[in-house]
Amino acid sequence: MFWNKNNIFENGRTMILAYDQGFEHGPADFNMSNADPEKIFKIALNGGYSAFAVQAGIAEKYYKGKYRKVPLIVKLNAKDRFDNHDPVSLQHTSVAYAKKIGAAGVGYTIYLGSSHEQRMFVEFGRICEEAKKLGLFTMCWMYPRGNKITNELSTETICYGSRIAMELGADIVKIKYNGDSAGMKWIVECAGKTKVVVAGGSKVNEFEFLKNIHEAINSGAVGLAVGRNVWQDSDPLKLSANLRKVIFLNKSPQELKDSVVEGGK
Ligand code: FBP
Repeated sequence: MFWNKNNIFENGRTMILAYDQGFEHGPADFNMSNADPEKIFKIALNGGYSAFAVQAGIAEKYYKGKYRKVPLIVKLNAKDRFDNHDPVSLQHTSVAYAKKIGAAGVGYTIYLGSSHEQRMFVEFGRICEEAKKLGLFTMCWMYPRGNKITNELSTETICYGSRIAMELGADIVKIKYNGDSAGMKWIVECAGKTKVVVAGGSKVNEFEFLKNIHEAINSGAVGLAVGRNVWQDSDPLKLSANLRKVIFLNKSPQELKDSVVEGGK
């Protein structure tokens, strides 16, 4: 089937479900259909996701039974939505503990260009070292943000971030795709052997979402780590099935047009 804890890539591609927004953004992202973590574990399992990324507290309580088929990524740091001016996000969970609760990989966010970036570089570098010793892969959420950043979506800045993630030891770097397809090729080139995945972003209509992902994939990204566009959708499993076709079969949203929602959200 889809899952293999030692390799979250199928033919070089990956489709990761992210559910750390309850901490990062707060319950404002949720409604009665998606505030319960178990409902999102069901989407990860039945939607054929390659891996599922959550905080340790969620994994401890819900990563049980059949859900353990889906490889787990435990996020080791987080910040809440109150400090966005010059953000810092520090490690609160160890790599060893992530492994103990079943993680195949660990995740960490770096805010490139924050005046606190050095602390995050140092923490993530040490995490990479420890993860390698313990046999876990590492994924870096690399988000330009803070005092020194004028444009969070500048291609050069995103590219600089991917390069830093690679040099610090990340196996995977997660970035925001800015719609610059030629720029994406440069970002992937500069990330070298570190694989590049893109974030989902806030909810847009399905067609626009899939079009964006299709473009990013065709410019060298190996997949995505998505949250809101999936679990805020009215039919997350249908959307996930279409997403699988875009990522793993290289289908364009135009080719899927009969099952893709074009209007509204
Ligand atoms: P989405 O697909 O919902 O955008 O999630 C991707 C993600 O990286 C989450 O893992 C994280 O919680 C969130 O975005 C952080 O986004 P931001 O800091 O830009 O608000």
